[in-house]
Amino acid sequence: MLRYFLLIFSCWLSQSLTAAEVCKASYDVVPLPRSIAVLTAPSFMLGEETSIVCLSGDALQERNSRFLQEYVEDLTSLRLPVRMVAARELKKARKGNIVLAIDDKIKGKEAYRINISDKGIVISGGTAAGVFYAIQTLRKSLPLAQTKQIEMPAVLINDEPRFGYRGMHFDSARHFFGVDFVKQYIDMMALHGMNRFHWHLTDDQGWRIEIKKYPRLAEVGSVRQQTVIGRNMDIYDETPHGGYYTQQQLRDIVAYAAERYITVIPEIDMPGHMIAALTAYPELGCTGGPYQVMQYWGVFPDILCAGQEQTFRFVEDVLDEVCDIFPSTLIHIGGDEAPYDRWKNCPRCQQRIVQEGITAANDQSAEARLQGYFTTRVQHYLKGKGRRIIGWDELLDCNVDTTATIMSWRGAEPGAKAATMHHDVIMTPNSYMYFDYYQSDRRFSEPLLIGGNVPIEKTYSFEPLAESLSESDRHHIMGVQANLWTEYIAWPHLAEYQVLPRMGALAEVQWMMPQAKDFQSFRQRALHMRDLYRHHGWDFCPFLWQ
Ligand code: TNX
Repeated sequence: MLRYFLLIFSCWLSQSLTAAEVCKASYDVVPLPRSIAVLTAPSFMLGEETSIVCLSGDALQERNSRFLQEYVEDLTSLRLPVRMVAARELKKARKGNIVLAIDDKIKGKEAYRINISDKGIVISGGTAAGVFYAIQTLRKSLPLAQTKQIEMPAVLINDEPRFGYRGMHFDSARHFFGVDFVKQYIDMMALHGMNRFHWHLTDDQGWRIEIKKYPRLAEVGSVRQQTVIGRNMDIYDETPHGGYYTQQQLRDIVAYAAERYITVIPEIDMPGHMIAALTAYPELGCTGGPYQVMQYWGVFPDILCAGQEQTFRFVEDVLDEVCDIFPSTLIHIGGDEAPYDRWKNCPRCQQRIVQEGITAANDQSAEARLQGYFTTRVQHYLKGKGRRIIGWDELLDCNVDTTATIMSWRGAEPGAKAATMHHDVIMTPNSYMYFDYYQSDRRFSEPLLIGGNVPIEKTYSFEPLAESLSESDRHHIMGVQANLWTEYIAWPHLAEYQVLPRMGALAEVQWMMPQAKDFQSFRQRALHMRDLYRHHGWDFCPFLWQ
């Protein structure tokens, strides 16, 4: 009886809300657009009579229209029809509708304009990507309400991102996450205006990408027999952990990301962090093994042997398939945390050093320069395929040429140094951008994590362009990224909790001009993001508002 009563009551409640409420949009979104000019014209009333209109025959705009349709329907209960019209009708279609247009006068590749008056809404971008970002802004400005009418105050918004590379990284190697979650992560990125998904696919604890020529990588390298509990406490869960993405799944994810204007940058970490691969093909290591897919975390001495030709054949074969799947110009080849213990004692590596005339120089050991040789060979190979390498800042310590993009992770200093050397740089300093770290010093109220402390204010405060950099060096700082390593993050909800709402803070670093940033304003505006996270069922960390 009580249940019946509750049902009637909730139906009445939702109906009365629908009938009475006119909800109002707010353009105070995250990231905040560059210019928001409120107009004196009356508001536009978005309702059941509104259509989304775009040029017929323009497949990209049709897709954009479908995204907008889907977002509006998801947030409200309005399903706006999409109408495709001829060029001459597009201008006239503005009245009462939302028109999507390409405007050549808008110069930035990702820039857009939103013009709203009582007559209608015109969204224009220099490219379809710009229109997509406008749609994200519009989506975030809508109220979350089951309503049939939304008041859109008259406004002129002009916007453009500060950086061309706006990334999030995700480590699927330490813990495997299924295709659905990877797509959700891409959706989360799209909501925050990001455009590069750096995907860490291989590591000591698991190889996650199917390579047809080396089937054992997936068969053997993707499974570890058990996982350490706590912080390498030498107690194990006695449960195998595995999983890999088939090439078909990867292609599907690449396409899914591309529809959202996100490029997937795959990372195959080499020559270190390779024990999963060595377990499958022990002949590629200096000692020949046997090896075991690692069951605990850290930096390990076994790395690829740089003295044998078969190692390079292996790397090239793997990269052939990687390039086939991922169209990204940048291919991440890792390069971090490669100890040289094995190379020092490996006759083949030592012979290679002699043969190639490699010598220690500039504080770099012969082995460090051997990593330089290794990386340069891979770099040339990829260059032949029209690709360029990106790697961790350790590459600066082993003499690679400046066509390598450097990802600055041990703070921002290596990035600044790389820029003065004329490398392109992505800033991802662990002190600001490691989302696997704690979010406060109240560790007792957080799950067990790797360590560190990156409160959201800290992330928000990051300025990628060091004052010491000259104007021309500054042009080498291509963008900013945050990283989610997953040694201690085994479930989607914890991954969400770690990145939200820090992703919002990152988005403002990536998108906004520094003088426009304001943490207190962000904190307020992020409240609506919180509602959106909730709406999607994504976990988030509440500390920002406590
Ligand atoms: C360092 S960042 C690593 C990763 C770990 C991470 C944990 C980098 C290039 N290497 O292998 O997962 O720290 O925070």
